[in-house]
Amino acid sequence: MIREKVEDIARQIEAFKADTQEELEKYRMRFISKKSVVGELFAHLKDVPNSEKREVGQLLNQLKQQAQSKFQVLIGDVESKSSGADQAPVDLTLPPAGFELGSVHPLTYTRNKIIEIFERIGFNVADGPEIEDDWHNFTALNFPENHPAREMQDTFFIEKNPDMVLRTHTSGVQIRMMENQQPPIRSIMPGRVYRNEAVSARAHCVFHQVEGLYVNKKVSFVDLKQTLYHFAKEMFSKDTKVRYRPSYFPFTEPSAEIDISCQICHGDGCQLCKYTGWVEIAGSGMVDPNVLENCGIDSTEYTGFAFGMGIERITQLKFQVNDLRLYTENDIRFLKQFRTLH
Ligand code: 2NM
Repeated sequence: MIREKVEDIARQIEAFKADTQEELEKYRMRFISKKSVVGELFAHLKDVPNSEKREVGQLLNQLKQQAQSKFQVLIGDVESKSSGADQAPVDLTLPPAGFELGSVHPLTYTRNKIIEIFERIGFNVADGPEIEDDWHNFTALNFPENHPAREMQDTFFIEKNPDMVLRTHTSGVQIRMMENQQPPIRSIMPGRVYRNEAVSARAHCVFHQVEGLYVNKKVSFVDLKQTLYHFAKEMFSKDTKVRYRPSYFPFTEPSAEIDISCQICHGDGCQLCKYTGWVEIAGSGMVDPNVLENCGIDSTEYTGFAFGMGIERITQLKFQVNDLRLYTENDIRFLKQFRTLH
């Protein structure tokens, strides 16, 4: 009797089909669980005469094995059904979906463009550490001991060693260069810089600068003017106008701010240029003799000019980016607009 039952259940297991989780559960209840028909047969094993127990036991174990392995097959069936196997078969003749290429970040584009322009007129590219000591970030640059830029609210200090700061400009690279080699020096230094500011549309605690330095015999303000005039025309357009406004920096004397004609309204007046027709692109000046001497360069023999500009600012003027935060948020809708740059 029990043998016939085993055979009958074996046939049922064999024939069982499952397409859904519910059917799978039905199978489990019927053939796997303690209260299943298989489990019940095991309970009846004690009624089988001793002489047959061994053989029937083996039979039941086989049945249990069969139920288990069929269960694994059914699980596989249900999984492949729910993962789209019931949808239209794949058309293998279709061309594959293309891989989308990434694009150059607008700041990278601008930095490369700036480097390209200056390299063509004889500048080389240098870099240095983002964590600077006080000497290279401030003191060698002629910052007085109590200058406001040295304050906590403007500069990030390294907690364990207040002599070290996150560089607030890339000038430290120029100082190191002047310390380590005699003129002529003609270099630009692109890099990331830090200021202790709250992040907003117009300010960020991390941004990028390119600074430039030319030190040689008889370098004059005319060299400065012509170099940055050339840069403005190359970076923006041939009809861009350039003007120099007197300014002040601790490390240059005289100093000048460099403006170009507004790229949006071309001088007519708009929001970006605050109705002046001019927008600032850089600071510059003749390197203060104190700075040259601090670096071991004879200021009676050599003179130099230097300048600094924000890469975010140049990019904003070129592409009308009106919020600094866009550069670091990596919003694909922003980045995709620069797809054609390379
Ligand atoms: C600027 C503006 C003007 C500058 C000066 C020097 C150095 F090291 F030669 F003294 N490096 N960079 C400089 C001059 C930077 O950024 C707005």
